[in-house]
Amino acid sequence: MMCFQCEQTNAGKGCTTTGVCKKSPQTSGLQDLTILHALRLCQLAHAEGGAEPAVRDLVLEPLFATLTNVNFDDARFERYLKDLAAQISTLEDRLKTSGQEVPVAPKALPAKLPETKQELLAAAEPAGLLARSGEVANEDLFGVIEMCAYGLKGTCAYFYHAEHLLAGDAAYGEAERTEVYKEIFRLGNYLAEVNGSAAKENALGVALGECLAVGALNLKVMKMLDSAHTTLLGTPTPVEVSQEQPEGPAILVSGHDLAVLYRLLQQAEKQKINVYTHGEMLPAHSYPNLKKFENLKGHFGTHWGNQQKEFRHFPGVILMTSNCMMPPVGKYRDRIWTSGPVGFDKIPQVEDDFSALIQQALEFKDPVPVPRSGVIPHRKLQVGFGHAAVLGVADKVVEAIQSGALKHVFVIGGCDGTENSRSYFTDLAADTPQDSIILTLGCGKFRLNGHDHGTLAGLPRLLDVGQCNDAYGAVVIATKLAEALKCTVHDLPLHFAVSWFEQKAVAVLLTLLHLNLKNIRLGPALPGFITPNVLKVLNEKFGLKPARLHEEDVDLAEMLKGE
Ligand code: FS2
Ligand code: SF4
Repeated sequence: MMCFQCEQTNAGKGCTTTGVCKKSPQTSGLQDLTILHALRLCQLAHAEGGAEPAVRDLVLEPLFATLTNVNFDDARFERYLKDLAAQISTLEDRLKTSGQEVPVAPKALPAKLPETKQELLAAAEPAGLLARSGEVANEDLFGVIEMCAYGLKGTCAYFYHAEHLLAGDAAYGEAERTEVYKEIFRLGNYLAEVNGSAAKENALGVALGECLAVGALNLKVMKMLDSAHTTLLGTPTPVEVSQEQPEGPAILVSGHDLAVLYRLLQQAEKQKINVYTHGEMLPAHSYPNLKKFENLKGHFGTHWGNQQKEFRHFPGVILMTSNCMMPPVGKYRDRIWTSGPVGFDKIPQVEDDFSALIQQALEFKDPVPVPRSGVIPHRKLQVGFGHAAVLGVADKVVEAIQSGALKHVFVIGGCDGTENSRSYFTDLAADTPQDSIILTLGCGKFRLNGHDHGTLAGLPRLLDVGQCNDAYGAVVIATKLAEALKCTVHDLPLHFAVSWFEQKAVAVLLTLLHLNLKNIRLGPALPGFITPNVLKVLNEKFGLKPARLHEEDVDLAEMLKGE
């Protein structure tokens, strides 16, 4: 196997045996083959020019499932492959019958999907990174093509969330939805064609252009997700969330899927089950239509990377709704469930009917009380400073900028991970001057939100904008502030430090580059798929730079000078 799609990839270069995430070579192979089939389906859908419902979820969910720490279940990928192959054959037949040209399939795609797992794994080899990298002219180009694929996967994950909220036409209409699917299929077609084909003239420029197209698409998708969230769940408002000792019967919900949380709260309410949030679910408490459930209690634990330490102390049942799931260990293994694209071998899957999970929560008795001090923080966390809340006090913020009380706006956030080097983001935030505010988002906020950053212009200096997809909110805040100040976003004293981990973060980074936002610090480690030559290009064009670990003071001094 070979995989370098995430930040924790082995030695910064690639996982070649078992992944650092514990993905097995078999799962990795099945994921490679799944991605190739999903791209083939995009290619055919693009050739047809439509965006029919049968194809839509068959592209979104399997691609989402191949993100880091989402699905480790081989049986699920075998099922996705069967469904994808069947739909591919339907579309190929339809194109032939209608006299349209059937596009040439990527070289690595098997003519017929093999039956057995052994044969599938053999067929997966040409779809893997090692085989495909040999087909592309050079490693710079190969890395950029992979960046485009990872960004597209991240975008599909966000779009999966938007689509599964079922928020109706008030969130976004069919025309907008179709436009997004068509662009996903177009980009998938590009990736299917470019994989294994000889490099064309200006291939690197084209690949970088398609990366920015992914960024543009992701911006659109994050806006639609934002709209779906607020249509179904109301507009987030600031609220203080407590991390208290959970009381049973209880369910802990982790991941990003607020639709799953909403449906679970409805069903668990009748049984008086207490529901707690974990990780990226923290912003749930700021949505009126989630907050109204009396059984939505506090937040438990911190970010995904601590789950193996934290979940064992939760006195109840756990539900994973998206990334990031780590292999369940020890005493919580028999009380964790997955939903949607998430999966793990022998862990039960639940979709719209949560009765079995609720039953387990009702029956669960914490057999061994565990000392809780030192493992689970007990703090008050302020959330809910989405674009509506911040822009609700825009006059105060604008006044503070005009009077010189507010001189800088930092965006520090993104993903969290397990490496100590991520303290870069904590230290950077702690060192920011008092005449600045910090917008944070994503699970990276857990590096910052345990600290008191004080207040400015009547607002906390640290404003939690929401989940990683709420990077859209940060963009809206910046755009509206620029409008109020009669300047452009590029004229604002706006500084970005992005902590990345998985492919949704790649999508968000591409969005920031698409918006031509300059001088972003990226860390803690740079992606293994960005070669020194490509970094040079991105640095020249966008000022993108690696975070200087343990020298955040040097970065901060440069940022304050607008560099
Ligand atoms: Fe965090 Fe993991 Fe949010 Fe990423 S919970 S690193 O998938 O999407 O951010
Ligand atoms: Fe390695 Fe990340 Fe790939 Fe897992 S997802 S195998 S940790 S690069």
